Formats: sequence, structure tokens, C-alpha cells
Amino acid sequence: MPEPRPVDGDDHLALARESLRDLLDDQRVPPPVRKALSEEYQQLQVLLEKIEQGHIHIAVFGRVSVGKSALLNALLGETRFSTSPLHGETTRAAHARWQEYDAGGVFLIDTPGINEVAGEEREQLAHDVASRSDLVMFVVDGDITDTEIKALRQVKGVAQRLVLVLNKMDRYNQTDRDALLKTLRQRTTGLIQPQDIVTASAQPAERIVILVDADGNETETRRRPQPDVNRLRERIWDILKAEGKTMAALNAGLFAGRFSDRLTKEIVTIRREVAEKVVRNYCLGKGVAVALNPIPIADLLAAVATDAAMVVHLGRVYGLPINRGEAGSLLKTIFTQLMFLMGTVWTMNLVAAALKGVSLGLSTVVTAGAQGAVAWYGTYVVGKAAEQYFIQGKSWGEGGPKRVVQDILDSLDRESLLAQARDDILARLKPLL
Ligand SMILES: Nc1nc2c(ncn2[C@@H]2O[C@H](COP(=O)(O)OP(=O)(O)O)[C@@H](O)[C@H]2O)c(=O)[nH]1
Ligand SMILES: [Mg+2]
Repeated sequence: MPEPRPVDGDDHLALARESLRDLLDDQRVPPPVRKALSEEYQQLQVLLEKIEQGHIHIAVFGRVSVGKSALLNALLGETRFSTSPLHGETTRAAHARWQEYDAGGVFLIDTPGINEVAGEEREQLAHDVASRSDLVMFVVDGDITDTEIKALRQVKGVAQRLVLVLNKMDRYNQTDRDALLKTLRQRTTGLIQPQDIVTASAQPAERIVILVDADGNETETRRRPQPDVNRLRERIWDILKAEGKTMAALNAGLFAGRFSDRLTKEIVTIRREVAEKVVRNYCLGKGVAVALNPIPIADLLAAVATDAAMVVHLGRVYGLPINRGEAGSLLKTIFTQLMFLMGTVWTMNLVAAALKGVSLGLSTVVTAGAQGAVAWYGTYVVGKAAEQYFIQGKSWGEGGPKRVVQDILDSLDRESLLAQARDDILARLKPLL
């Protein structure tokens, strides 16, 4: 039997490229959503270019002064990133531009040190670093602190691939190194594979060397030993050889996934805003009409059932157009639920509620306004129910229409909506009286 061809990194990349392109080109995304997410769209574009050119991004992450910049320099074999004994050069504003260096398609990214104080900012930094890199080198310079463990978890949640680097090994003797490595392994169990924990000396401290000349004169000089990042370089190289393309593809895929989640949420928000406006417009129209031409209380809800136009309009807002006939049966369903759940008694209670606070000198205008408010409110409930039907993709969901209508009634602040309705209607009527 022929073995099926395994899915390799190239296939993953092709898929990732396709999904990024689809997201970028999706014409159904409303312009306001595109505008709200313009930064993310830009990132998407950058990411697409990155995988089209086969770039790999490697970032360092860790506390201030653990030697992140030094480590990148040692890997490069030249000083590209500035290091500092005081407080790490890269520590200012966490969102300052990160330094990048392109070493033949592999980009090394230097980052500010994680701030021990600002938890939220640290989380953001971890997220940003991890989401733009294929591989993150998390650097520590001794036993790992609780803050570091927390940050490690945050990075791990987003990063495609993670290695833990134990730097400044020149400061320890062999026994201490072994002990340190052992605790590190224990403390990161479940977070990092033992083979992904590597030791390094990025910029070993200067040593005093005593030189003895031919005459036996001793002179003291300071020498900086060579950096030792061989194990780290090998580990990164192995990972890139084995998983590089897949990593880049998965990273892009993850980004695309997160992006489309955001997109969906943003679209939902915007649709909800538009739908709310649409519903309120119809509410006001209905309320004013009823106020101008009051009808018997029992017919109020029935009158609501004529709001097919609103339902058709809402269907368009949610990208699920329906015709008048469909709108009619949808309304019938909602109306049946409303009648079932409350009946006319409820309607009279509503009118009483709408009249609340205006008990003295009931003028016709006020009663009319109250009836209009009830019509307004009824249309609002109908609109919200229809909206829910569209949100669930033209379905009432598991609980059926009864549940939906009931939930809406429970969630609405009836008193304040009625007050709003009455004010709106009376404001609209005033010029006519
Ligand atoms: N002893 C020792 N010091 C190091 C090593 N790597 C970096 N350092 C020192 O640690 C300090 C901070 O290094 P830097 O790369 O700026 O740290 P960053 O803030 O993490 O970027 C500098 O003084 C470095 O010389 C190392 O392997 N051994
Ligand atoms: Mg630095």
C-alpha cells in the first residue's frame, strides 16, 4: 500500500498564505470594521509578506539585564544590539520600537525587559512578542522567579515555539550549573521540554589574567573570555531545520485565527449598533403613529405585528435578507409568544406603568403618549427578538422562540425604556400640537 504523502511545512505554508489572503481580501467586511481594525490589517499584510518571503522571526524575552541583547550579539558574532551593565539598554517604554536584525531571512528581535511591576503591561508585551515571532528565547540568568514563570506561561500561550536559555553560566561552577539546571527543569515541567532548556554565556565577565614575561615579571590584565552560545545555536538550528516552515505557518495560522475572531466580534458589535438604531427608529415611528391615532389597548400588540418592514431591514443588517412573507411569519411567531407570555392583562399593566408619575390631570396628550410608549415598547421587544433570530443565523436556537422572547423580556429595563419612549414620542409630538 502506498504511503500517503505526509503533510509538510510547504503545505502548511501554502494553507496559511491562503487563509491570510482570504482574510485580507474578504469583501464582505463592512468598511467601518476595516477602519476599526486597520492596525490588525496592517499586521496581517506584514505577516503575509513574511511567509511569502520565508522569513523566520526569533525574539528574546526576559527580565531586564539577563543578557538578552548580549545573547543576540553572541549568536550573530557581532555587536548589533546595545547592551548595558546598568539597566539594560532596551528597557525604556515597553512599546518602543523593537530592534530587528535580518540575518539572511532569520530576523532577530530584541525586546525591552519584562517589567517586574506592571503586570498588565508585561502581559501585553508577552503577547506582542510572542504573536510576532516564530520562536521565542526566554532568557533567565539564575533560578527562575515567580514573575518569570508567570511571564513564561503568558508567552507559552501564544508563541509557536519556546526555548529557555539559562545565561551567564560563567558565573557558576559545574556543580552549581547542574543544580540550577535541575531546579529549572523541575520548575518548568509541563511548560518546556528538558531538551529546550539550554545554557549559555553571552558576554562572560572580564577576568583578571596574570601574564608572566621571560624575565619572570608578572603583569595583571583584564580579559573577556569568548562568548559561549554553541548549544543554543545548535538547538535553534535543529528546531528551524525540523520545524521552521511549519512553525512559521502555524504562527501565521494562529494569527489568522485570532484575527478572524476579532473580526467576527467587531462585525457583531457594529451590526448590533446599527440594529439598535434601526429598531429604535421603527419604535418611534410606531409610537408616534399610535399616539396620534390611539387604538384599543387589546390591538396594541396586534398592531406591532405589522412591523414587517423592520424585520426585513434587520435581515439586511445581519447579512441574511428575507422577503416580506418570511418576515410576516417571523412576526407571527414572535407575536404568538408575546401573547402567550403576557396577554392583554400585561398590556394594561404596561399602560399603567407608562402613565406612572403622571396621575394628576391626565390630559389626552399624556394618555396618548402612554399608549404610544406601549406600542414603542412592543415594537422594541419584537425587534430585539427578530435580531436574536438573525444573530443565531436565522434560528431560534435550542430553547425555541419562547425562550428567546422570555429572555428579552427579562433582560430589558421596562420602566426606563417606557420613560424613554414617552419622552421621545412627546418630544416628537410637541411641534404638532
Ligand atoms: N557574567 C556575565 N554577564 C553577562 C552575560 N551576558 C550578559 N551579561 C551582562 O549583563 C548585562 C546586561 O546585558 P544586556 O544584554 O544588556 O541585558 P538585557 O537587558 O537583557 O538586554 C551586561 O552588563 C552584560 O555584559 C554573561 O553571559 N555572563
Ligand atoms: Mg537589552
